[in-house]
Amino acid sequence: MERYKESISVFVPVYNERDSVRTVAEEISDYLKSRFSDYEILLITSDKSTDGTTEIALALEREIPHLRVVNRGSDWSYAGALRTGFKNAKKELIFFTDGDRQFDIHELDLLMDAIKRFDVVTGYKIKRNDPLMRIWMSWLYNVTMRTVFRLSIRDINGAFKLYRRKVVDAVHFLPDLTQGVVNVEMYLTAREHGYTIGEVGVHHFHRLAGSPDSEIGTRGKIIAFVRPHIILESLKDTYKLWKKVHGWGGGTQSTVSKNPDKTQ
Ligand SMILES: Nc1nc2c(ncn2[C@@H]2O[C@H](COP(=O)(O)OP(=O)(O)O)[C@@H](O)[C@H]2O)c(=O)[nH]1
Ligand SMILES: [Mg+2]
Repeated sequence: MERYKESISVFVPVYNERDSVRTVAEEISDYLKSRFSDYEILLITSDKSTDGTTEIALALEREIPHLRVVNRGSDWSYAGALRTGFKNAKKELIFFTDGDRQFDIHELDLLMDAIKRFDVVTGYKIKRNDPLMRIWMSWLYNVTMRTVFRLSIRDINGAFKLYRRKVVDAVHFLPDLTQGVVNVEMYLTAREHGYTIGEVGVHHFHRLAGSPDSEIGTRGKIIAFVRPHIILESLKDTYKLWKKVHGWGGGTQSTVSKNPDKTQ
């Protein structure tokens, strides 16, 4: 089994993931221990969690070596959680995934192989295991983003992404994006700096516990309604990013230290 020479930061945003957070943290820790000699695990929590997720994360911080919690206080946005992860990561390689067990950390080996040839390697879901309505919405989102930003990425918001530090350091994050559109900001920055992007197929599993923050009501095989607020926020984010890309007032706004995402 190959042991990797580079150091790695793995961060996971967790909001109301009481039944998954411990298993996710332990699986990531066991995997990293077996492959890396220099690594850190960051759990990005929010005071908005109502099911005890943050308390469990703090207990895990005492139990699991190299794991620390970065709490975002009352701020509550998926994009904010990702920015906090990127800004608090200290290692050469930076990887993030979700905290609901819909991905298998062992498939990071596939991305580690590809990172030898690219500066960014992102996993695309070979088969998305979510209700049909989410699959349609995601298809529409990907087609829209590819068209608006002339991107040729298969799974833009797929939460299984590995970056070299130089790519993350090059991003001047817009401070107020709230949704997955922040992933587009990362791809565009990488492209702008001539960094190379590779994609690798990974498996995606049904969510076993909890419910996605982005959905209302119970989900079925087909039915899953995305909150109108999330759709509106994604449209606003797209417009803000478009303005930034076209130098319309957006520009490079965020500066690292003044941003609430950098909590420590
Ligand atoms: N810290 C933090 N984590 C979040 C937030 N929203 C979602 N997450 C986490 O981000 C991951 C993806 O969210 P999920 O609802 O599963 O999205 P989906 O897979 O696209 O349906 C999960 O691990 C969530 O717990 C947030 O506002 N703050
Ligand atoms: Mg999920």
